[in-house]
Amino acid sequence: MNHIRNARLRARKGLFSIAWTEGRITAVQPQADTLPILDGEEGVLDAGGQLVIPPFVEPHIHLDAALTAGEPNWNLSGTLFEGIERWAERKALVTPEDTKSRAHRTIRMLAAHGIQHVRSHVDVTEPGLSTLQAMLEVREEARHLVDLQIVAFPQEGIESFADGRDLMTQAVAMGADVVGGIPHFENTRDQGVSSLHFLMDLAERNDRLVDVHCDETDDPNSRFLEVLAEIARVKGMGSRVTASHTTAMGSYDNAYCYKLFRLLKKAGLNFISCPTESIHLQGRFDSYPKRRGLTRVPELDRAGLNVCFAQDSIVDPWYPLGNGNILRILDAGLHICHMLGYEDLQRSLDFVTDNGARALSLGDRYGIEVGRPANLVLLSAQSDDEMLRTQGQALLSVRHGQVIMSRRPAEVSLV
Ligand code: 17E
Ligand code: FE2
Repeated sequence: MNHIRNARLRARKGLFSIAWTEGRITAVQPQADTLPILDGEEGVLDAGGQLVIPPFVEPHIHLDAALTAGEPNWNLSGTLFEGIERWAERKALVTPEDTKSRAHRTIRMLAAHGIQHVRSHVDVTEPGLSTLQAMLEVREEARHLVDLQIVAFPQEGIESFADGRDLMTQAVAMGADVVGGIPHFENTRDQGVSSLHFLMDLAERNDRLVDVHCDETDDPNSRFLEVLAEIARVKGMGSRVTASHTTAMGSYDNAYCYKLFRLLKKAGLNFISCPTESIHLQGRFDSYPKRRGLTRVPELDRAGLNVCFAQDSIVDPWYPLGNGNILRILDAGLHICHMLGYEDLQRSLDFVTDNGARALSLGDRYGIEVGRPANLVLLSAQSDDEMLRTQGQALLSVRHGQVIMSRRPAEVSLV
């Protein structure tokens, strides 16, 4: 295949033809009318007026922990903290083969839903870093399905874990694309702050992106986001820095947020919310009223900051469900964040496409424009709100010009 006809593009009127050769888009042309596919014409797909989009983006997932829920023990309290304890038990049993096999299976679940860009955190609080080595191999082995960014993620802390700084430094030297952190989990506030200075210096020195698990708690006194934002502002690194979760922001009072947002706008960093994960893990120390435990997604969006949605977990110690479909996350996120208004629905796919691509700094490697990679996904609906309303699906995924996934939707008969 080298051509799609009768495609609808997001935020543009009318129908389009898209052509590509040797894996790159060569033309995106408006059509005056619906065009037929002629007898004997080869290599052309009729999109039938449905949306064609650049691939979905999964900007925050833990592939190294995926598909381990209940092994050896279940997270019974449903808290983040018990998840970290249960994962430490599973981590003691992990082998590189086990890691690779689960990561590849999970990547196939993502690719089956039209995702082609993935950022995975990988736990580097492991002497020897053999899991990281395994995941760097997966990054290469899975290239035909996804572009994978690997985050050096210190699950048990940088300052609070033995040799934490060395492990982070080694992980970057081995080829991690992104530097991670977990300041709210360090033993003290001071350690949280120093971990942020350390990891931002490490990223700057090695020209890496940054993605910090930041304030993933309902504790309104967890205020590491302001520290991360200020370092990013001073270093001029904002567009290359992401704050994941920031769920404590759901518990900050408005007076503090007013001041915080001034800084966030100056710093220009990216935000990732994992709505299904946070609604499950947060609010666990409340009775009623019970907090939702999410960051301020609509407020960040309306302030002009880049914010996107992610799955975080698939069947792991933190979250027992998940099937790779990011549209499930979008649906839940829009509900939980009070974002079912008309205007939000019209552009809702931004939160799982363009905004994720921006957080990952994909630049001109992403988007339906001449000269860019021919990475395209055909959807089962004509608009963002129809996709949500009908629980629409990705029907076809083209990567570097080749079809890597196709789906035949279920057919229903009714008397
Ligand atoms: N680790 C963490 O610190 N937080 C999470 N939400 C997951 C892993 C999934
Ligand atoms: Fe996470």
